[in-house]
Amino acid sequence: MRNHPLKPFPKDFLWGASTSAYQVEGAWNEDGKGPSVMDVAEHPKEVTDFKVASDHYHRYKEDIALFAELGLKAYRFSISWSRIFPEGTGEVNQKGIDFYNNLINELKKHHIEPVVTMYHFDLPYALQKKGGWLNRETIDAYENYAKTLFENFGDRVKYWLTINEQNVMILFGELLGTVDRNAENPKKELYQQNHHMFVAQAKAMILCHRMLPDAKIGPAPNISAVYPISPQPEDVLAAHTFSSLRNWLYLDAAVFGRYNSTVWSYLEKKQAIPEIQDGDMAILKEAKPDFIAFNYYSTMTVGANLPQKVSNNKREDQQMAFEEPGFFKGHPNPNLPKTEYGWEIDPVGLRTTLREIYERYHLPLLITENGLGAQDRLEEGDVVNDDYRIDYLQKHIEQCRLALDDGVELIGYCPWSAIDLVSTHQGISKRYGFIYVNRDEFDLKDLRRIPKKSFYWYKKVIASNGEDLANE
Ligand code: BGP
Repeated sequence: MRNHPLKPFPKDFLWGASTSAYQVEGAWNEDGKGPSVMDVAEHPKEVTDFKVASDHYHRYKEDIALFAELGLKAYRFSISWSRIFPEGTGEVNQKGIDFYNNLINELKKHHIEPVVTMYHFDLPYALQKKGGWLNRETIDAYENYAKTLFENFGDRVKYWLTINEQNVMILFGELLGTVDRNAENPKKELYQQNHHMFVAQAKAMILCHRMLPDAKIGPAPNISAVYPISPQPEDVLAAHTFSSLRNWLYLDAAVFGRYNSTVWSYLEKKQAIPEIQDGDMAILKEAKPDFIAFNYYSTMTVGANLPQKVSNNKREDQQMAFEEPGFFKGHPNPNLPKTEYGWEIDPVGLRTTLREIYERYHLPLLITENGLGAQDRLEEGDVVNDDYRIDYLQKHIEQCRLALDDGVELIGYCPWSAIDLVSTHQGISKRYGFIYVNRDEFDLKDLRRIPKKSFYWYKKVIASNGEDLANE
């Protein structure tokens, strides 16, 4: 039995919500925007592409008015690199700067704190054609892009996120198309890309602190606790290896400026040690994040794996399904329910994850994604009864509060997503938003905005600073 009242959410807690540029904006080739890798990526024919998305580019004022009605204290969105630099570098596209200036001003007008992701999967295609992250020049392009963002928006943006889910881009590079499957050793290429991203991120953090002494900047990987499938020591060891590879590699590099030793030894075995140039590690060491942002959807359960043929796991089978002969293999967790898309639901795992990150790095934490994808149904009278989403978020917020009570310094919670948007792989029918966007995969209808039941529920949660989580 608890013998003390739970600590409350801090007064200035950042109750927020998230989106990303290519998934919400549309206007993929308007006002001088160059294509990004997401615009040219191949789509399964049953789902829509990102060309119109939620048409936020043209409707941002209406959307922000709704975010204000919802009571958001923070809005986490990303800037499209190729809207600012159509070629990735070189000439700035003033209309791109204007769009984000307007967006940020509109947020400020409504007292919503902008939390800006500088790069969320959508590398300018012009850079990809020159080798993407495999090419060291992309580091300079990113640093130059960061400088442009700080110069133009730094007077109003206090929270910056360097790279969204770098770990997912590396772990699933073959699925996300960032690496050539036919390369001689795709792993070596991926970890070379990864190293370049580490250097780029570190340079951006250093620059941010030089240019904007009052701003805060941090990484934004996808982090989750990893459970062993059994107490068998080999399974526990496999879970540890997997967690180093999935989680700690990224945060050790960002916070301590060093490579995780377990991962380094794994890379040696895989002949995938990246080329590190003189000075790179000094840059990593000099860079210090002010906080850690992370996305959390579920945990992973892992066991030992004997050398055998790898099955081709798809991300949608199990959000982080993964296997590596001789190292580890992902398993379903029989204790957890699943969403209709097969993603396991583990609110308690969020508390464990929060504790693990905080104990390891002692930095303030910001949850930048957490949510449930479902095929919502628009009912008569413009009603969306998404009680399943309310249930998911309610349970996760409860665990945030318990983590705060455990002593974790959690500064905000930004569920995915503020408004319906196009899922990275599964189209617009897989909805996450508090606001319904009236369109289907291929029929744009009127794109009208309709607050869902979860909208009114979250509004009450925010207004009560997390005290009232009831769904009535
Ligand atoms: C995260 C990404 C988001 C978003 C989310 C939901 O990995 O950062 O961009 O896509 O997952 O995933 P999905 O769209 O595949 O359902």
